[in-house]
Amino acid sequence: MAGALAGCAGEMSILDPAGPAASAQFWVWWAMLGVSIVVALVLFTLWLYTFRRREQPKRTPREEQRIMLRWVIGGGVLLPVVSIVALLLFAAPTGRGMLPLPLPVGEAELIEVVGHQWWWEVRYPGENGEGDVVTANRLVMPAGEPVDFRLTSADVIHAFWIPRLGGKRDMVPGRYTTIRLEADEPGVFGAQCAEFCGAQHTGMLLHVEAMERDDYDAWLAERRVPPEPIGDEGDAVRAFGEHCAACHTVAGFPEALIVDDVTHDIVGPDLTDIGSRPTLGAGVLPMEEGAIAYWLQHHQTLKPGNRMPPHNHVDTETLQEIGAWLEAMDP
Ligand code: HEC
Ligand SMILES: [Cu+2]
Repeated sequence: MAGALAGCAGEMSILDPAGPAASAQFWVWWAMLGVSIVVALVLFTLWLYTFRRREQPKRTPREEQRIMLRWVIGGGVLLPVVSIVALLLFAAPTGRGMLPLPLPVGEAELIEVVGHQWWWEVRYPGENGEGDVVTANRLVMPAGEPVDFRLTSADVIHAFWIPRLGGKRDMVPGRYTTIRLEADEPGVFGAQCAEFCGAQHTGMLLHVEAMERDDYDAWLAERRVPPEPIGDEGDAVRAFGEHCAACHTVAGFPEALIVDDVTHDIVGPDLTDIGSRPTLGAGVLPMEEGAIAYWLQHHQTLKPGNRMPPHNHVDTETLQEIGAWLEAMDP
C-alpha cells in the first residue's frame, strides 16, 4: 500500500493532473479502476457461490447444454462486449482531445520535439516560420492554451510523456506524430521517455516549464535574436572547435575553427543556451558552477554508455576553460 500510495503525488504523477488532457485521462483511470473492482467482486462472489452445498438437480443432457451455452454467450461474449464498448465510449473523447484538430479561433502553438539516444531536442519555429530556435533537454511552453507537440525520433522509437499534462505518444524515426497538451497554470513538470530505447532510457528526462504567455514570448524572443559571431581568440573557443564542435552546435561559432576529422554519425545537443538549462545530461546532473567541467570529466560514470565519447585525452584545465565558457552561454 505504502509503495503504491507513493505514486499519488510528485512531479510525474498521473494522479495529480495539471491540464485538460491529463484530467480526462485521470477520470478514465478511475473509471477503469472502479469497473475492475466491480468485476473482481462479482467473480469472487460467483466463485464463493460454487461452494454452496446443495442437491444436484436432475437435468437432461440437453438442459445441461443449454445452461452451459447461456454462460458462454452471456458471460463470455455479451458481458465483455458491453463493458468494453461502455469503456470505449467513455474514453474515446479523451483520445480525441489530444488530437491536433482545428481550433475555433487561432492556432495552437507548435513545438517540435525530437528524441535522441538519450536526450531531447526541442525546436521552436523562428519569426515568420524562418530559422528554428533550437534547444535541448528543457521544454518551455505557454500555459493556459493548447500546444501541439510535433514528435519524431533521430534513431530508435522513443515516447513523449509528461504525466501531469497527459500523453503519451510514440516518437517514430522517419515519421511525425502530434499530440495536443495544455497546462492549466504555469509550473514545472517532469517528463520521461516512456518507450524503452536502450541503456540510458531511464536517464532520458525532460524538464518542462509552462509560463505565462508574455514570459514565453520574451523567452522565445531572446533566442530569436541572430547570434553575435563568436571571436576566434580564446583558448576555450579554439579547444571547443577542436574537441566538441563536430557534434555540438553553438550559434555564431566560427566555421573555420570547427575540426571534424572523426567519422561518426552522432550529434549532440545544441549548446547555444546551455548556461540557462537546469540540468546536464538530460536530467542526470543539476546545473551549477563547474558542473559542465565535471560532466566532461565524469559523464561516462554519471550516465554509463551515453553516446558522448570520454575526453580523457584533453587536460583538465582545458575542460574547465571550455566549461566556464559554456556556462556563460545564457541569452
Ligand atoms: C562524438 C560526439 C560528441 C563530441 C565530440 C562531444 N559531445 Fe558532448 N554530447 C554528445 C552527446 C551525444 C551528448 C548527449 C549525452 C546524453 O545526455 O545522453 C552530449 C552531451 C553534452 C552536454 C550536456 C548537454 C545537456 O543539455 O545536457 C554538454 C555540456 C556537452 N556534451 C559538452 C561537450 C563538450 C564541451 C565537448 C568537447 C570537449 C563535447 N561535448 C564533445 C556528443 C558529443
Ligand atoms: Cu526511452
